[in-house]
Amino acid sequence: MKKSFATILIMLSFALQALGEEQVARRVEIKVTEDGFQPREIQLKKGERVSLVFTRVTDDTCITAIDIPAEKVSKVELPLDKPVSVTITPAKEGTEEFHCSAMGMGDGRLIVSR
Ligand SMILES: [Cu+2]
Repeated sequence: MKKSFATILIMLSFALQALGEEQVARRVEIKVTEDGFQPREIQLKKGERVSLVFTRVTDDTCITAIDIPAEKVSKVELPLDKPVSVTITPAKEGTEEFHCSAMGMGDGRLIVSR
């Protein structure tokens, strides 16, 4: 009985920790317009948790779903005018691309530095 109570406490502390990390994620807004991603380039820090919030504001684009291959994010649907959040923690310095799922278009770049 005592043991299971301790287990619950440990699980609870992990849950709270996860919640705390969720809250500290930096938020970056990215719009999908007729001209593609705006902004197209985003500066990130290695190891920094960040929520990329994509909002597609036009039907005049092929970017209705996105991929970020380096983060194993694929086919995230972007319904019109609905913000969609993708939370990542870049592990390596360098450039990570993001683009439309259908054709690899849009030429978005996450520039990850130290
Ligand atoms: Cu496309």
